[in-house]
Amino acid sequence: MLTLYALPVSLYSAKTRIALRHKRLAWREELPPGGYGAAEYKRIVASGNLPALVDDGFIIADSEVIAEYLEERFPEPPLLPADPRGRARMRERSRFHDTRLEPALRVLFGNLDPDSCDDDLYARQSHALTERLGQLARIIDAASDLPFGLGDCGLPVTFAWIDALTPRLGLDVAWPEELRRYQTRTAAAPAVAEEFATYLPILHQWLDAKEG
Ligand SMILES: N[C@@H](CCC(=O)N[C@@H](CS)C(=O)NCC(=O)O)C(=O)O
Repeated sequence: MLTLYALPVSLYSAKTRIALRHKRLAWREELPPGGYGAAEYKRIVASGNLPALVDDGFIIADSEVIAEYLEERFPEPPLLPADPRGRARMRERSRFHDTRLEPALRVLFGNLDPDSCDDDLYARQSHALTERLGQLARIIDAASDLPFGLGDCGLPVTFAWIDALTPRLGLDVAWPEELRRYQTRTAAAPAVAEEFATYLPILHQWLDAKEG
């Protein structure tokens, strides 16, 4: 059976579980041995990255690498369209998530404690997220008819984080209407809905605990 090293609340762990669920695969989940950032875990996964996947002794890390491996190892149901342009659009969407949108959100993770409230940072990141969401709307619009796939695994999770943090931090993020429609559509995809049934309560409990 596949083993996933993951943390329940980790955004990229949720992205990977969505890919696994889409593939209708069974897996068992383990916390990183020794804990988050531990040397013990880095002896297994050199980069220390979460998530990592173990398939019969073969270990790989990084959600995107894992998703592409799953696609090649278990082709059905697919995470990538059959034609080269559709595949490229799906990858473009996914890479935009990992390298542009999520990093603009991640900047906030060090400042979730109400005691370290940083209004300038919240204003800067509201602006950065608004810009990235505008760009994403155009990227999605270029291929809005693609069936659910690789590029739709991480985005709903990051959207959920933005929505959860907006009232808590008083963010001012503008969402293009068509992106809200895309968000509703992907949240209804079975793999996302299944993951969100357990993930969203975990996310909110984690944030509640931060607020004390
Ligand atoms: N690009 C990576 C990002 C994953 C990521 O940032 N994971 C965090 C936890 S959510 C992590 O591994 N942090 C510990 C580290 O990098 O040592 C992926 O897609 O897997």
